[in-house]
Amino acid sequence: MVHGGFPRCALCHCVTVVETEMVSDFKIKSQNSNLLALNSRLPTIFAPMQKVGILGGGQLGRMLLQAAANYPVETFVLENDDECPAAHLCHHFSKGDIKDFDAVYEFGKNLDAITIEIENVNVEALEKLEAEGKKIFPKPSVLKTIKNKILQKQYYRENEIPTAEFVITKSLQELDSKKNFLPAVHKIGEGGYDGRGVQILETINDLEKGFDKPAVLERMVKIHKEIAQIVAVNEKGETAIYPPVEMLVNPALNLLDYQLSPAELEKNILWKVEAISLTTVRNFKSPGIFAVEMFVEKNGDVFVNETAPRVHNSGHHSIEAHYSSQFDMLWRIILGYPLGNTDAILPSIMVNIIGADGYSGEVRYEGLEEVLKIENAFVHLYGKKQTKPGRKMGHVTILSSEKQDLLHKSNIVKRTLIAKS
Ligand code: AIR
Repeated sequence: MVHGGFPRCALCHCVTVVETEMVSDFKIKSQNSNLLALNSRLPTIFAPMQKVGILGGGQLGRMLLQAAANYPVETFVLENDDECPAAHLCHHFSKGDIKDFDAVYEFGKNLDAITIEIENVNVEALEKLEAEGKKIFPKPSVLKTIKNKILQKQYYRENEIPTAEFVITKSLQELDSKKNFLPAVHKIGEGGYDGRGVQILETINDLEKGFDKPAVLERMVKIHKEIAQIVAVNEKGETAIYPPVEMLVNPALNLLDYQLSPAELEKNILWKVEAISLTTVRNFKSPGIFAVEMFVEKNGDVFVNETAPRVHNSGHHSIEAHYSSQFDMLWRIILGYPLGNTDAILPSIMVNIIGADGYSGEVRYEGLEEVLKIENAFVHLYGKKQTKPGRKMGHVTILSSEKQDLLHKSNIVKRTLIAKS
């Protein structure tokens, strides 16, 4: 594992003596217990610089770091690829495997707090770090439950949270004996994300497409709407919820196509959704940001699909469309500041820019100038060097009080801004 050099300015990436002096000055201050006591009484004036690490360096880490620039925090990123989207925005980059015990433990042992931007990390190392007094957002126990789809579904069952009926399969052979459960969705227990590790099994002819590993076989829900709600929990257990968003999925890629905020839901369904997402998250008993993905059936029944214990694609619009974004909110939680305002400034639509079919290699963006001309359209390109079909390369958020305007502009964006090679 190679540790990065001097602290860098997170905005212009310069290595400055002033920055270095500031950091060591903060170190001296935080070693002084009198000052620390004073700091805890006057947090906004004498807030000590905290060292916070992020496991994973993709687009979620990148946007989290953009928000970090507003707070007294020294940021660290652990990721295998030193050209990853977050590498150039943190103060310290460490090259290493987030799934490796030693890499995660070494990375975390000198930090104050650690968070994740992808679930597939070494939880045992986080448990050891937690036992040694490091703050982990979310708690490793929650991560353990959520990162394994089998444990996650069992958690919903145990906590009486409505979720689609399911059985567990350990191998393809076992899957073969569950023919009467079709049509169903087969989800691999560990390691899948962004549509990977999920297979729709309509008929017995599809059974061979299933996973020969421990997995969940979930009865297909007749989806009327697919929604998601971001819930923030601080260390005192206080919560704040963002309005639920409505997702439209590209069925071919099993990826989010565009997302409308707020979701159009009748009042009684909205209340049900809020109650379910709050119950889901509160029972984890962990601070952090959580995204609860749910299905709404035509008859008004609501089922939890899955929960992510981190900042999430369904909260990207909050950067421009809400007073406090999901990324801003996570820093407030980690650094112990008051929760932010989750109200929307305006309704919005978010379009994912995903790698176009048939193109793999160094990315080039077609239509960028045209999209940048659209009023109230905010472009985010993630800085990934390589594109491939289906890869999340960026997103665009559009704000407007008129739904027709949102739909119209989002279609232009989808047609115009293309990630090719
Ligand atoms: N991510 C994490 N879980 C789900 C998603 N989409 C984000 C994280 C991660 C990145 O996707 O930011 O680091 C990985 O993207 P890619 O394209 O390199 O596979």
